[in-house]
Amino acid sequence: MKSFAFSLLTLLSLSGSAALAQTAPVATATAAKKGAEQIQFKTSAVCDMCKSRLEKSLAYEKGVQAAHLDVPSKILTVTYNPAKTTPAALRTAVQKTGYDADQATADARAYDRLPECCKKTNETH
Ligand SMILES: [Cu+2]
Repeated sequence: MKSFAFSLLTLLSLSGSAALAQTAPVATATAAKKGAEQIQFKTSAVCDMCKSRLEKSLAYEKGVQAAHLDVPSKILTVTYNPAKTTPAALRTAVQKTGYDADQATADARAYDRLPECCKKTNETH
């Protein structure tokens, strides 16, 4: 009985290390997070729709690990891998979504596609 328990344990630890091997790319991504950098942009976002639009758009951007917009302050915080993207590329991504990023003004065509309530002329709501 003892040896059965032992072989079961061996089997478990074997499958455990197999699962570990499969998650290796995830582990690498976690390691990359250590070298992650953060940048903040003052945007022209006005509401929660802007928030989800910007966060989603940035999340699809290469090298971006996290994006968070604080609606009241309009500050977008982006966590990114500096080996994969640059602050300039991230700023462009914000502009292409239709929003200002610091001094850089929104891409006109993207801005035109925003719903009325999300245009700059609206106060934060
Ligand atoms: Cu909006």
